[in-house]
Amino acid sequence: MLDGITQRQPIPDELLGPLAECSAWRDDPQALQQSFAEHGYVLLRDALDRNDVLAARKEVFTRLAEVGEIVPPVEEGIASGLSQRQTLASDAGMFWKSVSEGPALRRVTHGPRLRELAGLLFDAPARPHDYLFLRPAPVGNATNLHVDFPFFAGGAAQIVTCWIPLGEIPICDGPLAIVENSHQFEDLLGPIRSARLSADPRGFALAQEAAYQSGASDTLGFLRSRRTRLLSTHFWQGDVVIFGGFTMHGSLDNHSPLGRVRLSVDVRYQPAADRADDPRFFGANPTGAKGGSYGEQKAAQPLGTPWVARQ
Ligand SMILES: O=C(O)CCC(=O)C(=O)O
Repeated sequence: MLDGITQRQPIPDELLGPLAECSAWRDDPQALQQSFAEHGYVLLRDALDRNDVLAARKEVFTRLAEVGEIVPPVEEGIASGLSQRQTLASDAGMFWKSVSEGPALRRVTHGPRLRELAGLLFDAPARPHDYLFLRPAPVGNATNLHVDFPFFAGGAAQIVTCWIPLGEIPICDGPLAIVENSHQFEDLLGPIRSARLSADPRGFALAQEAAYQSGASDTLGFLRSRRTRLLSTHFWQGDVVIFGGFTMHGSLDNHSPLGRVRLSVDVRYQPAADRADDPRFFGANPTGAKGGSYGEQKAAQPLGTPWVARQ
């Protein structure tokens, strides 16, 4: 059902599948928790206010249009292939922070709806990181497979990542992809469970290695060796995927024939009772995983920058 899919290399049909939809959650929080435990994620259709999501899309693409990267009408998200970001916004990190803190975007990522959904999964009140990843992914972009826990857990015992498509994202535009049953790969998860991202670069390298495993460099080999599949779907505004800190994920390649930029945002939630004092993720000026704040994100670089340089 998913034709012509690539993640740097073509993924054969037998290694692809659809993400499971969790439909019963509205009336039955237990069904939500059971689906999360079974799959390592939940895909909730039409869970967020569509108008809010589209307002966030417009807000972000308007900022990118102001630096010449998106052509009007901005809602379409078509890349110009050009950029004046470096001349018009000389501090890349400050520019990206201001886009990432836009009020319409934050209404979606930090609004009551998402907090409620994360809380249902924890079965306890939830709170979001202040730091988030806004991802305008141009044609050619893909995110390597990895798990989030070592990077983002900080002082929390548990985290979930909420991945939100900001607008429609067909398969050819390179949406989120999840490795089926990866939250049950106990032999791989053992070392990852104890790896936390420390401030020193060696610690970062070790946590990164632990988190990515071989899946980062060889998706096909990894899927085959684990006898598993890569799951994705056509996303719509209003959808959200919430996955656990030990669920392996990345994205498909964006090869939009329209030159459309895939726009999504991902934000981590944790139980509100857990420690929330890690300066990398909390506060008015979170420092980010490597200390570079919003400037260290791939998206802080101009949209036209070739993918390899945007790692
Ligand atoms: O959207 C993507 O390309 C990857 C998302 C991701 O890595 C995350 O949500 O943690």
